[in-house]
Amino acid sequence: MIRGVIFDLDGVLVTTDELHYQAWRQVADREGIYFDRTINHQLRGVSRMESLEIILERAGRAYTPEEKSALANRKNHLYRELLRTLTAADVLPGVQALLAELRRRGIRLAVASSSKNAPLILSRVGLKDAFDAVADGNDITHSKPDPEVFLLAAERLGLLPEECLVVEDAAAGIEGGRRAGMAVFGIGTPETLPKVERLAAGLADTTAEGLLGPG
Ligand code: B16
Ligand code: MG
Repeated sequence: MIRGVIFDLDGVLVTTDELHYQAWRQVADREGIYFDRTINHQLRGVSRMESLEIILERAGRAYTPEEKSALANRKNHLYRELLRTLTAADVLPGVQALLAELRRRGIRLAVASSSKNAPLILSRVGLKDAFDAVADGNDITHSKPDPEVFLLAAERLGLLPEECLVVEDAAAGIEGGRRAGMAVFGIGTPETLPKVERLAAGLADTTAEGLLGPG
């Protein structure tokens, strides 16, 4: 029986993926590296340094560890500047109603995000106190698709993995949730999340019953 729902942050609760895109785009443009929204989609749920490695696959030369670290820092600086524009209006449609419905059913709620900026994002959009537990990029050594962040979120909820459902928009997160031994629910389409049976386009397109099943 599902007793806790563990939500991904970027792309499920808030619309930060466009801000990641804009920040990476500025970094890639300055380096003369091709980057577009399709490549950006591959960065969903993936850590900052792993995202940079994906972007550098199209670079015409090798980068030293120091250069990589400087590029990642520059991206994070640009991204954090963009995060200053976030408000409660950036919480995706359906989130508040669904969280309230799940709470009414006694379901425990958590966030599991690869982002080291998750605390800043949650506080900017007014969701800081909406969850019983948060596990994020600051707490883990292996990011999605590793199950670590989901297992930590479940532990912080005081629940077993099999009592948790993961809601994710990224293939890396779906894989991480499954490897954690949890049920998964995808936010996206059969094109963006192939092989995910239970899917909705957004949280506004489902209900607590849709997530948990009848009961
Ligand atoms: P940061 P999530 C992930 O968050 C993003 O989807 C991914 O694009 C980003 O690279 C990663 O966080 C790290 O973010 O640079 O802020 O530490 O989807 O797991 O909530
Ligand atoms: Mg995501």
